[in-house]
Parts: sequence; structure tokens; C-alpha cells
Amino acid sequence: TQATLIGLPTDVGASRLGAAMGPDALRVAQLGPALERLGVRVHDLGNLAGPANPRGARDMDGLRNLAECLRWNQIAHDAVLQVLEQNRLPILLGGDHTLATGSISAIARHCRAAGKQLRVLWLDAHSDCNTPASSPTGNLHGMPVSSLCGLGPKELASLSGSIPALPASAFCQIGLRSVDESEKHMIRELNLEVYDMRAIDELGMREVMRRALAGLFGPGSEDIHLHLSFDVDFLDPDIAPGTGTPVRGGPTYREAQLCMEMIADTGRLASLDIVELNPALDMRNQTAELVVDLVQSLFGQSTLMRTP
Ligand code: DIR
Ligand code: MN
Ligand code: MN
Ligand code: MN
Repeated sequence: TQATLIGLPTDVGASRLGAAMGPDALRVAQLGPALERLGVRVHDLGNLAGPANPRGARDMDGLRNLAECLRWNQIAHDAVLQVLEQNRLPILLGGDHTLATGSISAIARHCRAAGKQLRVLWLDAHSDCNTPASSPTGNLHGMPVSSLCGLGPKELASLSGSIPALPASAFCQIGLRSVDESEKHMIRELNLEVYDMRAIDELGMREVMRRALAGLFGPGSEDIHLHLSFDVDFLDPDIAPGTGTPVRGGPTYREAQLCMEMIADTGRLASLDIVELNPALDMRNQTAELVVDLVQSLFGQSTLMRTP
């Protein structure tokens, strides 16, 4: 595998500052060398430049920092598309979760051109499917899923060159435990595939992942592009305090490891977003180090030799 790290240091989609420092915290935690040890050839593009955070109030449509969010997502889109065209695996280092709009729009565009089917795993405490009309906060990091499904602000929804960028059925969300009332309706309306924390409690992470990854193994799965959008607040805040909107009751260290290992077992991972890491809220970079540990599992690190 050849991977390219894309640093996108911004927090314009969030209300708390600090996620802009996420890319450097991941470098301090040795993300690149950790992947190299697993045989991944890593190229780091460094941090791309974009607009500062104006810390704006909500606009007429109720949105915060829309122009800056758009600009950052265009930058994310263009960088991710270029990396895919080089046949390399893009690893987006956020930055807040709005950036997934740009990255997944590029991936959808790439898959359309290559005749590939796209599957998106969305690991998050939140559902991120608010719309400008429903959002209680106006923060655009709460809207990437609806944007990609064609229901967000027009400028964001159209980044892939088609609206919707991908069908809602391409998404699978795992780990949810904070969903706004209006989002519950949206999940129903879009018929999103969701495994919330209750599902993980009742079925166990193994069965949840078995269902989430159905169809990604064996013959016929070669044409599937698997994307992972990893919001760090997916993890339990006891082990991952370095994030802006922590919600208690998330996956444990073991559950998160199993989740990553089972994704690795598919051999289909083709792109990755790591978002919402906030070093200003972390303790001695432990959350970044945990993320690097998990990403190693995601790229095939295992205790024993494994035969398929
Ligand atoms: C909330 C929080 N649902 C919102 N969303 C977050 O602002 O729309 N997403 N924190 O990661
Ligand atoms: Mn390709
Ligand atoms: Mn999120
Ligand atoms: Mn979240």
C-alpha cells in the first residue's frame, strides 16, 4: 500500500477551537512511522493552507462560517481526488468532521468514474445528519451526512459534481449515542443503517461489524471502495478525552480494536478520514497515541500471524 497524509488544520465547522491542531498531534504521535513499520509507504503532504476561523455568528440560514467551510471542503476534495488519481490511499488528517464532505465527495466522484461501488463506515458518537433547518447549533460539522445525501447547503451538497454525492444506503454508522430529535427523523427518512451503542451492547461489537461489513469479503467485493470516516469522539472519553464534543458511554479500547481489526480483515479499505482530534483538550497527547494504535490495527497489525 502507498498512502498519502493530507493535513487539513481547521476547526471552522465546530464551535470549540483546537481541532485545527489535530494533524500535528497525529504526527507527534508518529502516525507515519507506525504505518511504515506495517509496510505502508507513506508520503506526507504536510498541512494545506486555508482560511482562518472567523468565529462567526449564525448567518441568515442559521449556519456558522459557511464560506470558510466551503473553501476548506473544496481544498479537501481537490487533495483527496488527486491522491486517488495517483492510485494512493488518502488519509485525511482533520480538522473537524465537515471535511468529510469534501473528502467523500472526491471519493464518490472517483468511484463514479472508475465504476466502483462506495461503502462508507461512519464511526461517531453523533449522526451528523442535521440540515441548516434542523441544526440546534449551526455548526457545519453536524451536517456532513445530510450534505452528502443531497440535503445540506447546496454548495456543500454539490461538491462531488452530482447531488446526492452517494446514496444514503452507502452509509453505515456505528457508535452513536447523541442524536438530536430532528436527526432521529432524518435517520428514518434516509433509512440510514445505524448501529448505536445499544446495538453494540446487545449484539456485541463482533456481530455489529459482521453486519456492517457484509458483502465486503470474497469474490464480487473487489469492486467495492471502502471508506472509513473516523470521528475520534466515537471512542469512550475515558480513553479519548482529546475531542471537542465528548459523549460518555462509547466503545472501550478492546471494542475499538476489534472494530478496526475486522475492517482490516476485509482488505478493502481504500481511504480514511481522522477527524475531531482536539489536542487542546487532550492529556499528554494520549488520544492521538490511541488513534495511532487503532490505525495500526486498521492497517493489519495483529498479535498473531493470521491466515485468511
Ligand atoms: C450536534 C453535535 N448534533 C450538532 N454534533 C457533533 O451540532 O449538530 N458532531 N458534535 O460531531
Ligand atoms: Mn482507484
Ligand atoms: Mn462527526
Ligand atoms: Mn462526533
